[in-house]
Amino acid sequence: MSKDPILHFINGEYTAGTSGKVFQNINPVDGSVICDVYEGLKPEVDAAVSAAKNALKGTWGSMTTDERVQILYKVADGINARFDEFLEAECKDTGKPKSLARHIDIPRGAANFKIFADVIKNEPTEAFSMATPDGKGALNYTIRSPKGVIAVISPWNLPLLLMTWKVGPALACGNTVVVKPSEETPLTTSLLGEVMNEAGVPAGVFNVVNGFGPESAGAYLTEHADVDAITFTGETRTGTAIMKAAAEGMRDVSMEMGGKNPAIIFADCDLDKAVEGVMRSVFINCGQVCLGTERVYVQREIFDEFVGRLKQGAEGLNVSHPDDEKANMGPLISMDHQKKVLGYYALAKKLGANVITGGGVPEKTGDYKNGAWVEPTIWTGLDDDSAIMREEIFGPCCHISPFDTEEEVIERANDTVYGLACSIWTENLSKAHRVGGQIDCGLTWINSWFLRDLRTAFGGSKQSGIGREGGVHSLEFYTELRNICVKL
Ligand code: NAD
Ligand code: 6OD
Repeated sequence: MSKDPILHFINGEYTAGTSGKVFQNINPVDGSVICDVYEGLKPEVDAAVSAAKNALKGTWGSMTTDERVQILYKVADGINARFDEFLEAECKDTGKPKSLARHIDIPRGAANFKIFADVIKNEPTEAFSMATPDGKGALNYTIRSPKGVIAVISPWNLPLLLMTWKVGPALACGNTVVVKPSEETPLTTSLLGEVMNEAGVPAGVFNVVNGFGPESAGAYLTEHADVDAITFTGETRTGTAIMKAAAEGMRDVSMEMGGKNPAIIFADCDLDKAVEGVMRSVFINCGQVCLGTERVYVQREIFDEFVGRLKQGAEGLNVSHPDDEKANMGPLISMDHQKKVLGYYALAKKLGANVITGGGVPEKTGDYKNGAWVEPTIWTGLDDDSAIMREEIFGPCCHISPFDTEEEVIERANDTVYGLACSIWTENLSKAHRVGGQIDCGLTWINSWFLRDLRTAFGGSKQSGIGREGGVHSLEFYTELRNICVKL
């Protein structure tokens, strides 16, 4: 991969902008510098928003839905045609195993354009024939129009997947976008600009400004008066700041934020499947998945056996670099995040947790010593009100607690400010439905985890988010409904 600096992508062209500021993009595997990245400030954001506004009224806005759909199919094909480049870039930025990104991140990056192109082709509308006092009636119907210029603020954990999850539906609905990717992971978003041009997406429809949040591209973008709506994925604290910015001018927001997700394991589960599912939900992507499990509740009869099985699984994980096809886990995203996660590892010990496995940094040699590695970690023995059980850690770790009754575990699972996801493991389907319906979160998996049909509603309750995206639910956010009533 070239060491050229990463540029912004504005009005169909790559540009360094005028800020003259750069920051370093660091490889978390060994701490080496991947490349410099130009930081965007107000002038770059102004230029990107202005390009998006022009394209909204001009080129993109004057196309038919079918013309846009055909172009979005080409974007999906374009990502697939350059699959290995996207794979290389994503794994360099994040340190995640190629075996993982090959099956999840990159295919979903392409699918997000295809799926929402299909959804918009079948866009739901409504029309009612009304009675009127004169007997002649009226026809009352709704049409959808694009919301306008959409700001897309995305995180680093699944960079291409989560950015395209917003850009796909936004463009399908006829909007134009300005993306601010995470400062930790600018590579695949930058590459997508080339694909957009190759696919024939008109200049100004897709724009990218790199930079940070406060006093940088993120804040300038979300505060910009010509941004009509903001779609955000990231931490709850950041989402709170963005909502304050969105209040000015009454801009709509879609918020996908943090979680502290429970897994509930009943004694009548299929233990092999439960252990395999919980292993994945705790450790995949080095635990950096918003839907991941950090609180595990296991019915007392099988508690010791479950803890033993999960320990065995965690100790069998191959924590290795992205090119190792046998890697199960890579490093964390950055040294800062490593510091945060190791802080929780130290806190758990201080609070008196039993460290079942892990709790430190794995032994690495050579340059890898400088990477953001942490051990897969399991604790037991802490109270539900400890910080380990309350705060999102976003690392490869979980705490396992025993429970006795259904009522008790429902109450404990719901005792959190978050409400993103949960998984329930039982062979008793009545119980699964009964408990599933009582967990206060947006996504409940029964005997599975992260199994998704992209047409269904995705999002969280409480401090995990506002709104739902996915399938037609995305259309609700990315379009404005207009009610037209014609007196006959
Ligand atoms: P983050 O909130 O630190 O950053 C997300 C993005 O917001 C980045 O692009 C960042 O530069 C930008 N940003 C930061 N401050 C800003 C500001 N004041 N104004 C505008 N932009 C600003 O999140 P992260 O650390 O990149 O990602 C991890 C978090 O994301 C975790 O909490 C995780 O649970 C959450 N997440 C949620 C979902 C979901 O679907 N609910 C999905 C993935 C990640
Ligand atoms: O699968 C998705 O569409 C999605 N938004 C996943 C989010 C994962 C969080 O880290």
